[in-house]
Amino acid sequence: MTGRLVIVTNRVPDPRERGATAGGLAVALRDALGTRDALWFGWSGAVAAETAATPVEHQHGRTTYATIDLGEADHRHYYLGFSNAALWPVLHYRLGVARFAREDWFGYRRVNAAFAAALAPLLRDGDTVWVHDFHLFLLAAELRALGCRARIGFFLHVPFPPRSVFLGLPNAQAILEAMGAHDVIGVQTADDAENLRGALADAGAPEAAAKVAAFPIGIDAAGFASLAARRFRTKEVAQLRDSLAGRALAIGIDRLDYTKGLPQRIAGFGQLLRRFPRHRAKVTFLQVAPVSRGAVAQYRALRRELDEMVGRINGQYAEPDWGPIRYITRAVARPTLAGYMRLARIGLVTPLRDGMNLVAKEYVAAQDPADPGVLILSRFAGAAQELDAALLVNPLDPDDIADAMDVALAMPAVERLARWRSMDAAVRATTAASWCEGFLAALEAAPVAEAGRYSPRCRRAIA
Ligand code: GDG
Repeated sequence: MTGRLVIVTNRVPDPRERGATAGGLAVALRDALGTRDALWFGWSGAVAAETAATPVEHQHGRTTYATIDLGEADHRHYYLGFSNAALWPVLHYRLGVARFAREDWFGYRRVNAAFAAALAPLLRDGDTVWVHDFHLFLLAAELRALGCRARIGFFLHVPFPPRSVFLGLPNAQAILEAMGAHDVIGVQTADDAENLRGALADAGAPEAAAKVAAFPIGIDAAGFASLAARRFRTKEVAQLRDSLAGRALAIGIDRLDYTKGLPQRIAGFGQLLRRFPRHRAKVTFLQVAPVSRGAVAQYRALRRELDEMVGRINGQYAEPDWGPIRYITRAVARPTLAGYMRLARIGLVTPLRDGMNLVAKEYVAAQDPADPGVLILSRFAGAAQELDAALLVNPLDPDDIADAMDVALAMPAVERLARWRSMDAAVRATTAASWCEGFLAALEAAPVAEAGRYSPRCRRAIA
């Protein structure tokens, strides 16, 4: 690539804030940015009276960060509304949780257009644009409408559901038509690719369907492994280990989100204690679930539900010297989490649906090769395609989770090692860097846009 890499995401992380940033996308891109000249454009995270027309820029290493504030109404309709209350649940197969309002769609349109208008003047000849995730489905079509000729790639971090589910989204047709403005459309798994191709073909956009391919995302496995090994020897991890008093640790780490299967997981742990009394006072479950999107009603309701479930199970099974569940709703620093993961005999990763799930890969990378723990993984996480040596469970079924925990707690060292070796090889085979390079190579190889090629259908989509 000769020109710059231009990354566009809804939210641009502040490069000066290290440590406790939660969120898979930010983590993967930071690992993947490497040493090329880059521009990273998106929302600053601040809400102002009006959406800013001109970005604020600052330089950090070889990356220029250009951000705009969102206006209050745009934040409400584009971000809280269409992105988080409509698209997020629909893409995770949860039509029943979705809330639709036409003002939200208008806000979504407005912000995608505002992003394009603020970004277009910053683009230079030879730049390659890489747009990320469901907040920005319309951005490329808007950029094309402004005359942008750059190669534009799109990557969807979350799942893409079967088209019959996606068509439950008002304005699904417009979104699918606008997808044709990209040169490459990346998704996490072969299933997502098949679903998206089907939806695009059905929407009368077969040329867009031909641009869809799966690029499973990875982590910096070697880096995370050495971080975990180093942090394992620190005071924080020693404190956690001492507090366990020889009991096994099961760990869960997720943004507090209704797609992550937290109530079912906690119920699963409750079933373990109920059905297998031999594990009582022998295992402690630590769930780290930093609050995210706390302004969205469904997220507040989930938090209340979890508070109550944890209280009930702890009340029922606690002993004076043992509490079954430790539950933290604050973010914990990433290096500390790496050390905790290495200490845990069980990694519980049971989302109801997940594009990939980086925690599953981090848990594997963090293990001690001489004494690895057991990963219990949802069949419905993209990561299950690669990590099939995990104990795969139906995340909707608490008893299945309990059975897997029982198996994990009794698993002989040779079996733990054999399963872990196979998973570790998979985690090291696809890294954040190789994912990034693979996507960009495909984008580079895509045919260059011809004049007017994108116009008719995309214009209609955003008209
Ligand atoms: C989206 C897709 C896809 C979590 N709690 C803390 C913390 N984390 C870190 C984890 C991990 C990241 O956040 C979460 O990544 P996931 O992949 O599990 O999930 P999403 O945030 O939903 O990410 C997902 C991903 O994008 C990438 O494409 O895999 O399917 O939904 O790195 O370790 N980090 C810190 N403190 C916490 O408390 N520091």
